[in-house]
Amino acid sequence: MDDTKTASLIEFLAGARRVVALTGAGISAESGVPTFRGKDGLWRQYRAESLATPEAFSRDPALVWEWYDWRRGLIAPVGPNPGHEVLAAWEERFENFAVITQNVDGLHRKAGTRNLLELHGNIWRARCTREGTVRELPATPLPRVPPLCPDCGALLRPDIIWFGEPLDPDVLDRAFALSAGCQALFVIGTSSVVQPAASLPAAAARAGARVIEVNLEPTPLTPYADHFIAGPAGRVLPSLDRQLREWTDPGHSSGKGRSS
Ligand code: BV8
Repeated sequence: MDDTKTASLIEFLAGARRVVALTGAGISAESGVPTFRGKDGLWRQYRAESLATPEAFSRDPALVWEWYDWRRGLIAPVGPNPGHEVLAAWEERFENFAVITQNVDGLHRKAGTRNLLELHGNIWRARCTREGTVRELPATPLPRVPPLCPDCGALLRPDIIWFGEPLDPDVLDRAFALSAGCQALFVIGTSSVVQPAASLPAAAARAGARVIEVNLEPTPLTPYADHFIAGPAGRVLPSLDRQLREWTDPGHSSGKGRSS
């Protein structure tokens, strides 16, 4: 993005009060978490879409749990990266700031983000297939695959939204309300193909918000974004944050009062 566009974006953000970030697997890539569609998205020969379905689970719950146990084993030792950390810090910078994530890895919460909507659930929680009770399931590797409900002995399933399953209507409503109510929506590290998450930027744009996309490469959203910033989120977000701080800190020579 050229300097003048960057400067106008920074000036705009400096005055913004309601800002939202929608994130995907790309923001966790620099923490070492495989993305879905990236070259490292495969497990054995299975594609995510073929394992993350209720059909796959009823066919072979042990296989699906092995896959989740593998992913949990990858996520457990890693931590948030500077991309997650800047978004956590932006809860202090902006009057209203929230993160809407498609990720189930829990790294936003680990970075300290409190205002968080997990659209697709969380890999560290499980749900009883008989009672529906949700519980934390921190142990990795899992002591038993598939894990059973300690209360009733029924099969546990990951507390995750699978393809073909509806999102939690309350979470989805709040995600659309946040998107339609913000002045700026960052769309970070997502291929913008999975619905209904991929429809949130359109809701924000319809309500007059600026849509700022951060990705290594263009996506189907790019032609509609007001700003496309090419680069790794773990570098782009700290750079934006630094420029914002330089703009808003009093006494910064070329800061406030710069005539547009
Ligand atoms: C539903 C949990 C209906 C699982 C997930 C309309 C049209 C077509 C299809 C549909 C439609 N409506 C619904 C569908 C079907 C489906 C869908 O959208 N399919 C897609 C494939 C077309 N949607 C559903 O099934 C949804 N449910 O519609 O229910 C219904 C309604 C009522 C009643 C009954 C049923 C449920 C969708 C949720 C599925 N669960 N995750 C798990 O994790 O195990 S989705 C999963 O895939 C992720 O959560 C995420 O959402 C998605 C992956 O996308 P990304 O996160 O973007 O990751 P990806 O790898 O694709 O891209 C990474 C990007 O990052 C890339 O662009 C890359 O360039 C970039 N990047 C990489 N490194 C970096 C980076 N960027 C910056 N910095 C870096 N360092």
